[in-house]
Amino acid sequence: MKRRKFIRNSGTVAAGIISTPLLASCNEKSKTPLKTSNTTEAVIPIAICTWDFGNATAKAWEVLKAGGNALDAVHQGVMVEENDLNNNTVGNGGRPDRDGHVTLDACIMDKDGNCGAVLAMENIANPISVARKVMEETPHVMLAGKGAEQFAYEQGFEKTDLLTEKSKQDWLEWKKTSEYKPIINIENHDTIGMLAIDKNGDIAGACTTSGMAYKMAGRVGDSPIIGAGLFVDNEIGGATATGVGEEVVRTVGSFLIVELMRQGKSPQEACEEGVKRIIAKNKDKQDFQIGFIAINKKGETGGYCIHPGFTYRTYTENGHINNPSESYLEY
Ligand code: SD4
Repeated sequence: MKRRKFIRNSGTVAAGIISTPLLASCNEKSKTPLKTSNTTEAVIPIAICTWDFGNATAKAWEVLKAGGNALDAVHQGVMVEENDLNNNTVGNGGRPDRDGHVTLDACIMDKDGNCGAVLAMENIANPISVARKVMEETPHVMLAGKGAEQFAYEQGFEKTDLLTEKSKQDWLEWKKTSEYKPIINIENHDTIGMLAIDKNGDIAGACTTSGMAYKMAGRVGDSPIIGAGLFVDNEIGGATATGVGEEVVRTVGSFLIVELMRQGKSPQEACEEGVKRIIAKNKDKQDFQIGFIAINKKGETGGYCIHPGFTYRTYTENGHINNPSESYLEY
């Protein structure tokens, strides 16, 4: 496996874009020590998600264990994070854009290739539920902005102020020094992407985020884009991403990983290739994080990232594990 030493881009550091260690999950409650696991073990049912969102995988597992389907498992699983006000990268309590508006992105995909997404939607606490309604109640795949919000009200969702006092104070603090540059350090990148296989062997996925903190108004990343932030093919497997969405969009990352698995790669090999495609497009600039996770039809899993620090959760009958991901860079 080819690796390179990480050399920080001094210009970027000086601009304050990377100021703290490239690590983290903001769901302190669910943090547990990392355990090494055999990530290629084939087991179903299974739920897997980006980062240490143990409460979310626990919820998904509850659904799967009760015989529920993969779609309900990922939907209910990621909602745990959307509802967690202490998680300021997903759902209610998410960090705002640079103008102080919390805008949420989410998508969901089922075993039949049906999918739904909402982009840059304000005032609705559970974008994943609206994405599911887009999938199930409309002839469309994506609704954006005001249209998504209007559709949510029509579906009975309540208007909610998503900017918590804490997020507001952080944003005001950021405004003092930031010069309105979007922050790309990893503590602002804790999107939850989740994949599950149910007892019937069917696969579904969901991805939800408040996106890049202090982003430009209207900016949308990879997370609600089917093929980029999430992709599921029930014959092959699924993949989902976290990190700087622009780079994942440029390589259609999750679709790529599923296609690589179709060609015979393991989930681990496919995630590694996905990251390497991104690296190849950014030879001079690697000061950003991307993490991919993937699962194949058998229930084998994989994860890979650019910078050390990314982890992913798996929940099966064999246990609930926070897996350290291998990284392209070492330091
Ligand atoms: C985005 N991919 O909006 C998201 C951010 C993210 O963990 O993954 N955060 O670009």
